[in-house]
Amino acid sequence: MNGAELLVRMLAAYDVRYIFGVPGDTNVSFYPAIEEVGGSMRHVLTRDERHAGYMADAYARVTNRPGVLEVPSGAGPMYALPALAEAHESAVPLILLSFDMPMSGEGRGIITQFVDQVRLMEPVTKASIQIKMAAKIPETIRRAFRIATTGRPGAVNLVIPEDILHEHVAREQISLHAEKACMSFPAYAPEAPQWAVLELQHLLAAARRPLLVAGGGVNRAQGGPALTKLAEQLRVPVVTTMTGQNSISDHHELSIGIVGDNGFHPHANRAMEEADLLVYLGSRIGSVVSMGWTFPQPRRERKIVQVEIAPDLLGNTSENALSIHADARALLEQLSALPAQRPMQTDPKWLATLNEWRRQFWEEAGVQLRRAREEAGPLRPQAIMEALNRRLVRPHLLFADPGTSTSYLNRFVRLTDPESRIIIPRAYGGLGYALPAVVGGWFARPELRPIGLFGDGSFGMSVGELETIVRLEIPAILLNFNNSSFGWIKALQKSRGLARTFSVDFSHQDAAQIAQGFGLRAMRVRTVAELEAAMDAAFAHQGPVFLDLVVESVADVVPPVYSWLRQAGQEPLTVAGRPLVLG
Ligand SMILES: Cc1ncc(C[n+]2csc(CCOP(=O)(O)OP(=O)(O)O)c2C)c(N)n1
Repeated sequence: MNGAELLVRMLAAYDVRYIFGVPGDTNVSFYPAIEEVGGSMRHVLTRDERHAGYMADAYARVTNRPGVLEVPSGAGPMYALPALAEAHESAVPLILLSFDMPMSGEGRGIITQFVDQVRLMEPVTKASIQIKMAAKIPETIRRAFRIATTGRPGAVNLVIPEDILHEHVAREQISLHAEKACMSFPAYAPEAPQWAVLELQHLLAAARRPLLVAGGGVNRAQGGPALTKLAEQLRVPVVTTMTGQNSISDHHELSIGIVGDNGFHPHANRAMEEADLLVYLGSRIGSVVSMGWTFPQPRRERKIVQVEIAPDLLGNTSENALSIHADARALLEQLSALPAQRPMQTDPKWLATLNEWRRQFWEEAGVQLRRAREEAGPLRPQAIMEALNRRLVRPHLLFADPGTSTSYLNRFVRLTDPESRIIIPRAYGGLGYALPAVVGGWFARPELRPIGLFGDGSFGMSVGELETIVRLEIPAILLNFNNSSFGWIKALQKSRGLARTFSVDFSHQDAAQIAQGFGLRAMRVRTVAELEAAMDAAFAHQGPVFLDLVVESVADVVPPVYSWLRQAGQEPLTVAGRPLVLG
């Protein structure tokens, strides 16, 4: 068996079904090996290594199995780096096969080996390893899957010099087994020590206004059902961060809303301010969630508990009454399994008040959304979210990029089907994720039609993958928020009081025509009437479809961003101009 076959057989042993990648000089012999010994394994040709990474990332987020991408030497890993970084910081297991020039050329000025592919990836991976002989492939693949799926999941880079693909290995020399536990994540999920579970139970029982704060770690741990069960058992309300959203159904009476800066729900943020016990689950309490660590405002009587799979994040940003090193789902299940010890001291008005605030918020949101639909003038993002909400009756995977789409999606979209998910890359918030991500999402769950939402700035960074979407006949619905600018930054410049804005405006592009050129069904939408017809057509169409939404710029209004509203002199924690007061 040669190294290429060995590699493919090992990936097949881990049930790797899709490998996203771009061909080059050094991965030539990898492709026939996929065909010869890969069984149903499929190579997905992408148009850019970064997008191969984003596709694999989206695949991993949806399936909870490591995403795999492969690139040729030199430029390949350099182009793939941003995707590895995003996955790594977002705790998504990704395995990069980075094929390199033969080792014999090392130090001789061989083309593309000027970059040390191992060192290149060290800052953005959990491990970056060169495989030095074919016989080491099986154990290194097992190591890569183990590292990627255990502890805080993350990315692994395997550098594979091309000569290794041709090296012969005797079958008796190696074992092709896979480590079953590491085929999905979290693997070997750590439980909390029993004393900590009991202590948390005690704190929850004693609190008057307890609140669970579900971060992305809950989704990563597939902890949504365990979260819902515990919340129901204790009747403790839940808020989520942007990456923790949908871990509990948007319509559940215990699901209050999204906290933080970008697209926040005022009543959810107010709940954080009023709580006397915050239990952060799988959240590193970063700058967006905490508004630069100023939110919620410190209060002497408020206790903080943090449950984290990465011990180095415990107590990093807050003084914790209790820090628990555990997988979020494991901890929730441990808590649920405890016999109830003492009656909960929760203020009977707490949940009722939060629900009343939530009701008021959505009533007011309904007014705003309808107004946006009825008003003449430029198409507003609210009208788009309203039109989307009405059509999200079947389950969908929604991928959104930074800018207009993320903030308005967070604020106004409510998912009705429990299978639906919103996925937003928040580690770096790199533009150009959503368009390739729909490809990974579709391979992960082809029965859920993917929807991508992005600005025209993002579109410019990912437009090439329209060809991939058409070639693979992916029935994605693509929504381009076209404001002819890097709108978010334009808005930021205005909010900072600059006399004029700098380097943020584009020339006007008819993106629908561009998409048509790639072979998509595409429509340009300027008014609410056009929006209705185009949305109907998009949802009815069986193939890939693109709506170029000529939208009001976020730079002309103050978008729903807590810190920006504050800066503009508005009180962010109000509904219809009324403050939210604890009853
Ligand atoms: C790769 C990358 N470069 C720069 C940024 C900084 N950035 C954040 S939002 C934004 C503007 C986004 O513009 P667009 O995609 O058109 O969406 P809009 O804000 O107009 O809705 C920029 C440049 C980024 N997030 N990612």
